[in-house]
Amino acid sequence: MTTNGAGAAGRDAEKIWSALDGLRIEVPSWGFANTGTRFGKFVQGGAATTIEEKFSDASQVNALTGASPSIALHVLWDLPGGVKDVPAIQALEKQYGVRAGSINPNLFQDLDYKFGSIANPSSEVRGRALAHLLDCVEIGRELGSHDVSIWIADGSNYPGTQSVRRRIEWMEEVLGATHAALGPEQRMLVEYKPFEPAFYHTDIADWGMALELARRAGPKAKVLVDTGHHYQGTNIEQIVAWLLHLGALGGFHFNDRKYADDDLTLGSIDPYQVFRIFHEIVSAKAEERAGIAFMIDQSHNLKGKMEAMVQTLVTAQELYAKASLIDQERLAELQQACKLVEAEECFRSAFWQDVRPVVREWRVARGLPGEPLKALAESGYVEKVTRERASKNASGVSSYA
Ligand code: PSV
Ligand code: MN
Repeated sequence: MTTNGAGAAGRDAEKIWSALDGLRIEVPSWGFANTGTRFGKFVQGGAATTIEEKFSDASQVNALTGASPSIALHVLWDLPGGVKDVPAIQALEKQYGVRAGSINPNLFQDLDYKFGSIANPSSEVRGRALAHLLDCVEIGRELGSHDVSIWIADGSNYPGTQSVRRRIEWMEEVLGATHAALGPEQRMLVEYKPFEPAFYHTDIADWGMALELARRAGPKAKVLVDTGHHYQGTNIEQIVAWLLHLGALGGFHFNDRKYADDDLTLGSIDPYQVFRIFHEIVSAKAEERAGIAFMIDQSHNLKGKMEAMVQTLVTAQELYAKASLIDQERLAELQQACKLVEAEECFRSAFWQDVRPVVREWRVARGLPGEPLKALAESGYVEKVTRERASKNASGVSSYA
């Protein structure tokens, strides 16, 4: 099947090619580094321990998939010197042909944040958190990076120990001040998560809280949906539909989950859910879709990091391709007429279609390997970096676990 093929097959191929040409997904720098659970850390010899190694890995993933030209940076881990490290990052951007993507503040690691960061009862600690956020805004501005992605680990473990109301006000103050510092091209994305590390109340626990905080901060603040940050059974695509409707969807952190924030590879548990989310995106108006930042937020403890990242991007491309095949006009007519079975079949048949041959053709036409995972294995990249990095990695476990 080629894009010039006749009939329905040719039209499908065209839809897929154009969807894939437009799909870009950012990879997280921390996804290439060693992490673990709080029970055990199975260090991988080939994991990246320096920012240069992370850029090298990201560039390899992009070369294999053609879909990930930028890397999300975590400020304390990747720019420990803050804004002073910007020239080093710019040099790596040039060297590896990968752009610095979203800037991720670290408001959970410092011992001062034991009782919170931007919602800490201490104005001094909140001031420190704000200073860090402002550094992140400056780093983003200097790097020409679009988004500062804010995930707040704040919360409490026991009822009655904190004032939820006061903490809302404190967050509003800090997020408002951060918004005020954003440059004209910058945005701030507010992420939510129901629990962990806090186990009684989390200060930004769901999309409603994130949306309201973003709205109060200002027009450049949007909501970030991390697919792993929902309770069992939450209808994530409905949240996505609402955020699109409100012009408030800033972006995604993709991963999959079975129980909680499991960091599993996208679509490994529920590919149909990813398809349903992508349907909301492809059926949105062009202007609603324009600003959505697609990112991965996964940190693999058991799978090879490079393999997992490539697998994730390939899965995203295939599921996005499937969603692009839904006959939107026909679906709208069937929905309007309440033809339930026909509408469902129109929707589902795109999911069941095997898009892999067309996706493969698209890859080859774009000068990419037809089978990225196989190409990764054949390239010997993982073995090569494992040899080079092994000695350094013996104790190189990131503090993020
Ligand atoms: C922790 O849950 C987390 O995975 C959040 O999703 C953030 O986006 C990420 O860490 C980076 O700070
Ligand atoms: Mn996330």
